[in-house]
Amino acid sequence: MMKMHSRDAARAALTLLRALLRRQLHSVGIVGAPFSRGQPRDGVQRGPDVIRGAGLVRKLEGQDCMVKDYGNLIFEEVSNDHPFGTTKQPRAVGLANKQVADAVQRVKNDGYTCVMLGGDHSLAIGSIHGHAACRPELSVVWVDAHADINTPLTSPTGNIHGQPMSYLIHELHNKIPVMPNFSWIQPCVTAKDIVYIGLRDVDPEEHYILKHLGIKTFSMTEVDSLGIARVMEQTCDHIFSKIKKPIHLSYDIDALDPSLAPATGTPVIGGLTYREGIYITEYLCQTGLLSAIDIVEVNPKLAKREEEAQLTASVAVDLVLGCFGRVREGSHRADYKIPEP
Ligand SMILES: [Mn+2]
Repeated sequence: MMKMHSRDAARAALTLLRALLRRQLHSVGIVGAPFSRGQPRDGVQRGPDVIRGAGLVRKLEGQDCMVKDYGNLIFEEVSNDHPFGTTKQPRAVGLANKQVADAVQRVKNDGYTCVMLGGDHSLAIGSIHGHAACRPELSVVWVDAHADINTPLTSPTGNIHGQPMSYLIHELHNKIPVMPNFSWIQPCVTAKDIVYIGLRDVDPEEHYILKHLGIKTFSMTEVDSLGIARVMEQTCDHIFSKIKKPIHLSYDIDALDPSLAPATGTPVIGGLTYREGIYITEYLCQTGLLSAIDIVEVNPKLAKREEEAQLTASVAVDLVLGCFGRVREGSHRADYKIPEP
C-alpha cells in the first residue's frame, strides 16, 4: 500500500475541516482532460469546457459544495504515433493517461472528491490508476452502453476508449501486451470489485471476458426487469459485501439514451432515462463513499444542432450535481427560519 505523505494528509484534513466549519458537506476537485486520441472523432476534447459552460462550478457552489477547479491538463502532441498491432495512437493515450493519473492523485491527496471531465473514456485508465494510488481498496461502478473491456488483442476497432478496463484488472494482466508509454500502468482493480450498469452494446469477446471473470453486470435488460432502485441496492450489496470501499464512478454519457445525450461518439438506442441516470448518482451519493467520478464522451461537435450540445452538457452537469447532494425532493439550510412579518 502506498503511504500518504504526512504533508498531504495534513492538507486533506485541513480541506475537510474547512468544509465542515462552513457546513459544506462536499469538497469537489475538478480536473479537465481535453483529450480525444482514444477514439477517432474530433470534438470530444471540448467536453470539459462545454460541461463547465453549462454552469458546473456555479451550480455545485449553489448546493453548498466547496469547489476547486484545477483547470484543464495540457497534452503534448505525440509524433510518429503509429499503431501498435491494431491499437491506435498508443503513445498519445499512454502519455495523456499518466498526466491524468498524476492529476487525480494530487486532487485526492488534497482531500477532494475528484471529478475528471473528459475527453474520451480511455482517460479512465489514468483516472482509476491515480485514484487507486491513494485508495488501493477502491471499487468501480462503470455506467456505460459499452463494457470498454476489450484487450488490445480482442478489440475490433483498435480504439483505446473501448479498452480501458482491460489494463486495470488484475485477472487480465497476462493478456495485455507491453505497449509504448503504457509501462507505468499496473493493474489496480479486482474483477469482483467492478459493477457495470447500462450495457447494451457488448462485443462477443467482451461478453466472454465479463462472464469468464464473473464481473457483476446490470445490462439494460436487468434495468428493465429489476428497476433502477433494485439495481442500485444490488450494486452496493455487491461492492460492499465484505468492507465499505471507496467508489470510483466512471460515467460515460452514452449510458443515457441518445434522446437525452445525443452529442456523443457512439450513441446506442435504448439507454437509461434521465430519471434512472440521476437516480444512480443520488443513490451513490448517499452511501457517503463516492471518492472519484469521471464524466466522459461528451462531444459537442457531434450535435446536429446547438440545442443538442447544450442538452448533453446540462445532463452531464445534473449527473455531477446528483453525486454531490442534489436531491429532487429539494433541501434547505439547517439554520433556515420562516421570515416573520
Ligand atoms: Mn465508455
